[in-house]
Amino acid sequence: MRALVFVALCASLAVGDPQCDLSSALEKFDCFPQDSSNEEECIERGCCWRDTNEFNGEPRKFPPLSEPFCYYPRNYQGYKVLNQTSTEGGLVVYLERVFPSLVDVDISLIRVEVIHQSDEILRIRFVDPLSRRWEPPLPAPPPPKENVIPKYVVRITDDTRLEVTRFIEYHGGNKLIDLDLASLVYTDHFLQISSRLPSNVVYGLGEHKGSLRRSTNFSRFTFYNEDRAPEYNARLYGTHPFYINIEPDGQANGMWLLNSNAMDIILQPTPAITYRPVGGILDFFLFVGPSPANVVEQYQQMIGKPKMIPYWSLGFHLCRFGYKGVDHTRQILRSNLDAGVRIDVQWNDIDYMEDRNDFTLDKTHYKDLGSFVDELHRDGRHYVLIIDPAVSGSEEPGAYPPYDRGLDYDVFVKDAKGQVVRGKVWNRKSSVFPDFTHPNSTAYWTEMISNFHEEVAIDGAWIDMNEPSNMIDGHMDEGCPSDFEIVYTPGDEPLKTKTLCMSDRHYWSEHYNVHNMYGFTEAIATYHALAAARPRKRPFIISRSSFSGHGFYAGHWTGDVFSTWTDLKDSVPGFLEFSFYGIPMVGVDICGFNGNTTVDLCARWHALGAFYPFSRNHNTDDALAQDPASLGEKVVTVTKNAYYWRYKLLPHLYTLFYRAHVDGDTVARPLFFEYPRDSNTYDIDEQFLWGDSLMVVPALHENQKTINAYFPRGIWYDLQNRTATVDAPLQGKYITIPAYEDTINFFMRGGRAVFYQEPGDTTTDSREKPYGLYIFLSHESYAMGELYIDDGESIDAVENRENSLITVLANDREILLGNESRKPIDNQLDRIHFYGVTAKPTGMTVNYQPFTDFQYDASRQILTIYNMDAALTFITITITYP
Ligand SMILES: *[C@@H]1O[C@H](CO)[C@@H](O)[C@H](O)[C@H]1NC(C)=O
Ligand SMILES: *[C@@H]1O[C@H](CO)[C@@H](O)[C@H](O)[C@H]1NC(C)=O
Ligand SMILES: *[C@@H]1O[C@H](CO)[C@@H](O)[C@H](O)[C@H]1NC(C)=O
Ligand SMILES: *[C@@H]1O[C@H](CO)[C@@H](O)[C@H](O)[C@H]1NC(C)=O
Ligand SMILES: *[C@@H]1O[C@H](CO)[C@@H](O)[C@H](O)[C@H]1NC(C)=O
Ligand SMILES: CC(=O)N[C@H]1CO[C@H](CO)[C@@H](O)[C@@H]1O
Repeated sequence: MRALVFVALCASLAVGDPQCDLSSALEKFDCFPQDSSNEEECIERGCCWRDTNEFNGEPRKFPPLSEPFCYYPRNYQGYKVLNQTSTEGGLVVYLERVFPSLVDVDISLIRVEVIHQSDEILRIRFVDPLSRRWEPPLPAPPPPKENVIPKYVVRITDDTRLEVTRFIEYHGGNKLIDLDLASLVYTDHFLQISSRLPSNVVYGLGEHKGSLRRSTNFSRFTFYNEDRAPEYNARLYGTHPFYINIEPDGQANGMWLLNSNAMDIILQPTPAITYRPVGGILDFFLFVGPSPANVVEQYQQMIGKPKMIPYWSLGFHLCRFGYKGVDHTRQILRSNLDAGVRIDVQWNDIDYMEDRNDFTLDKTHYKDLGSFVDELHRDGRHYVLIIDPAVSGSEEPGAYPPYDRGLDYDVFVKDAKGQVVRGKVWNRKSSVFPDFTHPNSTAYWTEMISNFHEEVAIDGAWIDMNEPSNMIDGHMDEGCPSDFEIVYTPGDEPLKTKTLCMSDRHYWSEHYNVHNMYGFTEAIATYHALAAARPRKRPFIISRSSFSGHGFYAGHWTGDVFSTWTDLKDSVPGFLEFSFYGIPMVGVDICGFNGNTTVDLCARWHALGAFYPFSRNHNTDDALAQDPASLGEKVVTVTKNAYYWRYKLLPHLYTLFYRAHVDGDTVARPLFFEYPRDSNTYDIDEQFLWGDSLMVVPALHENQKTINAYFPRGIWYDLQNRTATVDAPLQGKYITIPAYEDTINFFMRGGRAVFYQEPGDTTTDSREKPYGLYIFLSHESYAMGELYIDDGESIDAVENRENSLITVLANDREILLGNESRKPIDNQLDRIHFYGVTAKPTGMTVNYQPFTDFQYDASRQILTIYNMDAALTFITITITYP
């Protein structure tokens, strides 16, 4: 297939050739992505070789995280456009290979399908018209809309680029992408394509540890799910090849690559992005925003919006690896409750299992787990435990149904010869891996979880080790067959590392193609299994591994982070990036998982952790106990203070989850989401927001006494100290605030109204209390907000409209509550705290009746209305001033 005839034509390209003389090093795109590039082979590829004197002629080693050595010349033409045809819903372009890539055997004809998915979404697929290639069946984007009026313009330029710009009439014509078709590489096991970006302000491309804003300094992001403690520039548990880009004028766009193969993505300072998947097809979705929130919502139109979570899952969760039995678990729970720490959910790690086998109970120490869970339920608490995907493959026949039934259902992953694959996870001798792409896997998993649920009435599942993780590379005894062709290794570490073999067979395809979807497909099976075991109740699932579309079924925690100050700081971007991927239920192990925490670190971490959407303290078995009571008074005090506010504001947090479910909104979000035209917000990842109304400003550094906090434009109220703290009427500003030892700083945004309930011991108790309302007036003397209410656990409360939505609109003279109550609300509205009222009222009516039970605090400018005892439907309050 190699068209050697062309090699001779271009073999003369080298340094000094004007086609190689690019205006800037930033214009160089890598023509030799594999290991050991060298001048001779580079020139054979028709590319330019950088002067090697500085490297003594040594072959360059992978990874190429710098200016490329071998780069495409200006006039490079690997593929040319054969023809292009406009269609009803877009454009079809045929590309023909005219000069070989020499990376591997090129696919000579490529069809590019440009599909107008909707007014704001453009899909671009690069397929082999002659042979069907692997494409992940899930997530399954909906079919294109009809009668699309695109807000973007697509064209193929004379220099063989596919360029997409904003439609000029509406959005100023910014160029969004610029895919270089001439330098496209398309072979069976390696694809590469580059596009320029409008700016170097890029977010997403997770799961990766590091700053929220991604470096474009020849940074490499590897997408290959792997069980490893989070490190910089390394593979991690999840795959989300989706970015958000902020253009120079503050508009936002984003792009998602639907591809499940391992891949590297390179960001370079051009600014530009290069994709390198090792299989499948290139299937891009471009989202035109124009706000960051719009981009994320448009992405979720393609992958699905998250299902509702149960209300109790917003409480505090306590867990650790290493509880010695039911009694020990109960004793730690009790000591924290006695210390005044609010806990809603108790968890257990693999300690509960007999021989670390799923769906069994340790006969000595955990035999009473079922009655412990019943006890938790009686107290209004809930219980979750860990389930690993791999089950033991070495028990006596008839002794261990998870293995026997798996064989009956024929659901285990097989090798290329059709034998069940045996690896080694936590089980004593060997482990076998359910194939969650198999049509029987849901029935199998449902049987396992339902049977176990009869013994222990779990309320949710924690699914771990699902990258899938294996403690050996490949199979027991023989490793992996060596004949599987690998052209390029993303992340430069063998793909079989601590997982299965690339040639192993799943129902959908070989492991090579579906590896990144293992946790995602397990989450889907677990969702159906829990829905069957707990009829009509919402499944609650927290998973370590994830893939695009995961948030539809499950949440995530960020895995085995370290108990260090660095990991405390990195926890903010670490959980925040999952908001971009439609996974709002996310948290980080509070106080860190690996290593011993300290009192100071754990105190700061608990203060912050009170504001993680998913809030759980968990750690490893070889470190000291780190639940608040075990660490003593300082940690207990901070925890009590910070969680007082979390619990109090849960009606608001729950409302944000409702908005995520119906609208694809984010729950926790970075500042730039609300202020995309304020470039000061672009690099801020030590502060974040809940929705659009609450800003969290944690202390994240050792011995920190003050925080240099950024306050975007507006008024910000300090709810804890009940003062109007910051007034930034025209533009945002930095202000130094104290880093209190006993709590965390958070601020409420002027212009918003937020409902609360006084916290009880558990969310179950809190939900019985009356509601209160905080109103925070803006400079324009205005505020708005809403409250979503349902029973907190019915699987279809939203779809069946078994719910209520209360809206509030206020100015300094009038407060109006409405409206969409579909169900009677038992709890009354009791109190309103009205911030930013600048004059003392003389009188008030509630629902047109005079009302006198109010007080005005002139120094704080707060009006408090007491004992309203009002039904939460329509309420009209008028306020009069002298
Ligand atoms: C474009 O070229 C391809 C490949 O040769 C061919 O199959 C297709 O019919 C052509 N389309 C048009 C409109 O000529
Ligand atoms: C980019 O990386 C190079 C090499 O590591 C380094 O010398 C340079 O300072 C970096 N530039 C930026 C802007 O970080
Ligand atoms: C599914 O399981 C049944 C037994 O329950 C088995 O007969 C059937 O072959 C399995 N289906 C597949 C596709 O393996
Ligand atoms: C934690 O501290 C204990 C007691 O000092 C020590 O035995 C243990 O090795 C430490 N664990 C780690 C992971 O450092
Ligand atoms: C109540 O509903 C009406 C009709 O739908 C609407 O016009 C009004 O704005 C709503 N009031 C509030 C406070 O939301
Ligand atoms: C000025 C003031 O009232 N500061 C208080 C704000 O709240 C924190 C936490 O409760 C206190 O420690 C400060 O003294």
